[in-house]
Amino acid sequence: MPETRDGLDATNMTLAVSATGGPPGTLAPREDFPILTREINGHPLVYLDSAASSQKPEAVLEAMDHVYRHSNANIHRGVYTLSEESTRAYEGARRKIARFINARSAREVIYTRNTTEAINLVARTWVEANVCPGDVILTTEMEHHSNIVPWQLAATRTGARLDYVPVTDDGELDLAAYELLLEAARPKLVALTHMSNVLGTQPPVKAMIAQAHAVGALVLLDGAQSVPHMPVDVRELNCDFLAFSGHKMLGPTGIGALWGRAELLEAMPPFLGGGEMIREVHLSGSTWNDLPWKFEAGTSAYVEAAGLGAAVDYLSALGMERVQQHERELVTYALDRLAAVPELTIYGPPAERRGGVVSFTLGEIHPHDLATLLDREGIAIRAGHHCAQPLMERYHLPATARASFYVYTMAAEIDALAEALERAREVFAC
Ligand code: 7TS
Repeated sequence: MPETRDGLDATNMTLAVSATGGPPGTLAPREDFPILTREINGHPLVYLDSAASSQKPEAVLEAMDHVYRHSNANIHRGVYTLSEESTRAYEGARRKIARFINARSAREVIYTRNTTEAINLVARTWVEANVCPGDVILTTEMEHHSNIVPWQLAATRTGARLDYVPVTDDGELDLAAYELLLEAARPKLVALTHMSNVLGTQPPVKAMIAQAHAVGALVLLDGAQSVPHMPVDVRELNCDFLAFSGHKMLGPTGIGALWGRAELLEAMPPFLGGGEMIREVHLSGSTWNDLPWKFEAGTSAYVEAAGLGAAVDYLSALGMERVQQHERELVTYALDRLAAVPELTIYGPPAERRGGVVSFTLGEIHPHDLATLLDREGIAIRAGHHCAQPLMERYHLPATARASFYVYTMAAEIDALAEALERAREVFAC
């Protein structure tokens, strides 16, 4: 039986029934996700914070458990069976990730801890080799801090200038300003979000990448919110770097990836120094390993890599187009349903240009108070600046509340959110 909220019948929901056999309104079977059976404060958990981190299916937990129980040994080092099995799991997962984003080769996929580390890798190494004083790096006002701060640090180190593409009042990138900035500043690199974690905005990145290339700039895409939620094809997009995190795409924490064009990665100096990333070490100096290991110093998160490989398998079986469609339906439903809550303000673009993220405020209630009150009913939403302070400043908002969806989200959970928000209004009106 599908999980339902008190008084809510999952069979009566307005969303399409999953063709995978999951309960109505979800794409993935909820029973695949053990945590979703939890009760919080006496209520069934309604988890609406997948943009921060997703829940994990059994298949991912089992993949990691299997490595620890059956083949655990450090990778690449041993010529014995266990080490070879661990290495196979690690490198096999890399090939799955490469296929998932349509990379030309698994050599182009560098394991990192997360999106943040992937962006820092480029901001250190590519910048070090290519950016001179007076050069311009272009990012946007819509970015997560992890696509701003590494560039601020890089600009300080190199004497480069950091420019920002402004956002419009409607929560989209100002594309006219982007064009002017490209022409006037001729940036070396554009660092751009593929989807805003606050507004859900999905900028027209393919066209923006072509425009950047036309003035000689490379483009790094922050795929933290896109790779988990829509088909992402690096060859079709024609980007130069793509950063993403495992934990937001059904995988474990501690593992993410940087994809980069092989010729760019080849030419970049290493990031961290240590074991694994070297070919030879002498007291007089060292030489570097081949791609992708040149950028993977020290013992890697090989168990987590196996988990991420299983997450990629799981998402691929669902089909990323269907994942995207499911979230589009949910967000369309949510925008409609939440608009009916009095005094509720929703930020960001219409459903056709956003992913499964809805940021809102409710009257004068502080989003933290709202999130605390909702938790009493078992509903987990995010509140705060969502690591996007410049964006919040742009809209003069100290904080917003945010609900975000994924493959296991049901429309009934959006109903539950809306009803809890209506009750919250009454509590705070007293
Ligand atoms: N970029 C975007 C667009 C993000 O949403 C996040 C994390 C990151 C980068 C950083 O990812 P990490 O895995 O390296 O931490 N976003 C959020 C969020 O919205 N709430 O918590 C983390």
